Amino acid sequence: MSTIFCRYRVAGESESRVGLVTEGRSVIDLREAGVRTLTELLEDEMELVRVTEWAQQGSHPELTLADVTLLPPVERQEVWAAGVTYLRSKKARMEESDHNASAYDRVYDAPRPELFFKSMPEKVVGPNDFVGIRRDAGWNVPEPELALIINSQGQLRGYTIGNDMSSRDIEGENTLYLPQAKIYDRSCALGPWMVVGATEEEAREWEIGVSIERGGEEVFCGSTKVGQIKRTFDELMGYLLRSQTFPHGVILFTGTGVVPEDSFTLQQHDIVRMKISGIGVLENQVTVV
Ligand code: DO4
Ligand code: MG
Repeated sequence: MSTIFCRYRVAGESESRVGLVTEGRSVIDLREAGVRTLTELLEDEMELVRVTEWAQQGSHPELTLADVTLLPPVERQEVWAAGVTYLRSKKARMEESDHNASAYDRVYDAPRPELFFKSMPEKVVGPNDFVGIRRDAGWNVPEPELALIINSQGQLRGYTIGNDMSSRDIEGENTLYLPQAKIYDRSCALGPWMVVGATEEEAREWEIGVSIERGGEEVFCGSTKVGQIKRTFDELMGYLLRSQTFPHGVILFTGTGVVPEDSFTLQQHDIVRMKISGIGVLENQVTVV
């Protein structure tokens, strides 16, 4: 059975809190159980069990989701991303890039996956915050991705939804421009919370999709199954953790399997809703940065 934990803030307070989200979608404040950070729960499995039992036993005051501002489920973890892990992504990259097409083709089949740095934790935006499109890019898309939450010992502890905002024209012009296409203000969103307790087998059954609304109308929607991913989570994590330690843990995006048709680009004020069936919905509005 999976359990949901969130980071949140209440009006008038600057400090963030950690909560357990109940089946009825209300939030139990975990400060009373002595929990201050999500990282404590990620690092110590016994603590996670203790806190879950504490929340289930006895009655605790509950806040509604309307009473809280959800924050991204990241504290001091770096955010990394895998790429070209779904056939749809390989096809889209090969189309957008005339001279680099073979690089995408090769990496899809190679033993070593594409892995790139995506964001420092303090730059990640959370649910209902703005995601950015670069002012010097003309072809921008959101990328809905399952994100793995990994502790400092390299253990997969939870899942969330990641939006790997990307500038396709910059990426397509030259592979060496990838960091500029991927890393800029508001290019990384995470949320709405962290789900723990699901196995990889269960996660691979989840549906992952995105819908984009413009002026009240849906202008794109698409979805796939997490199981369409070519590599196992262990494979992706294994390469990320080779010769590299993460003292605070790390979040790893697993790549996108949903890419809008080539004529589509995001615009300011678009609403992006990403949904993973086993997790929830991550919603953000687009702004130009
Ligand atoms: O190589 C470009 C990035 C690929 C990516 O972000 C993805 O497949 O999700
Ligand atoms: Mg991506």
